[in-house]
Amino acid sequence: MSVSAILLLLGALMIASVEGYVSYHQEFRFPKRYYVSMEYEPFGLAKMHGRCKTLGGHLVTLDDKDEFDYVKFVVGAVRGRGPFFTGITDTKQEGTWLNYHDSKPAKYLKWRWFQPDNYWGEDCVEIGYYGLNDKGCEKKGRYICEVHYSNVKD
Ligand SMILES: [Ca+2]
Ligand SMILES: [Ca+2]
Repeated sequence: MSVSAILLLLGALMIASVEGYVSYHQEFRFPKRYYVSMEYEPFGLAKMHGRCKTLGGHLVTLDDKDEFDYVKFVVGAVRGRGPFFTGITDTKQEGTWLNYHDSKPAKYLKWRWFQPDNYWGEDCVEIGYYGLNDKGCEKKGRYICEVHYSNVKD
């Protein structure tokens, strides 16, 4: 087993301490926890973000390839439940991808094949095992919040 595989296993430590979520963290790499919602609803961006705020964070954003890979790993770990909504959106201007919580440009985008296609006006972004896809914000789904370690409440 490679060192990175062992690190991934350590990162898979799951804490079901917040009702309705499973959480993952690997704090020696990222000073954050990632909370995956188990409820499957047509939430919309504002409601998902509001819920992440309640946890002390925001809808997940992707700072770099490292974070993208880790969140993708989380998607694989919560097998069969994803893909999951992120906090990346082009609601303000079509094709300009911003982080919803601070309106800054999304830092890292790795789309899956043939995406984004803005099919019927898709303005939210979900992350799945094969990368990112633009998806209608009004669609049913689950979402991932990221919470800085200093704000973790459990
Ligand atoms: Ca769009
Ligand atoms: Ca799409």
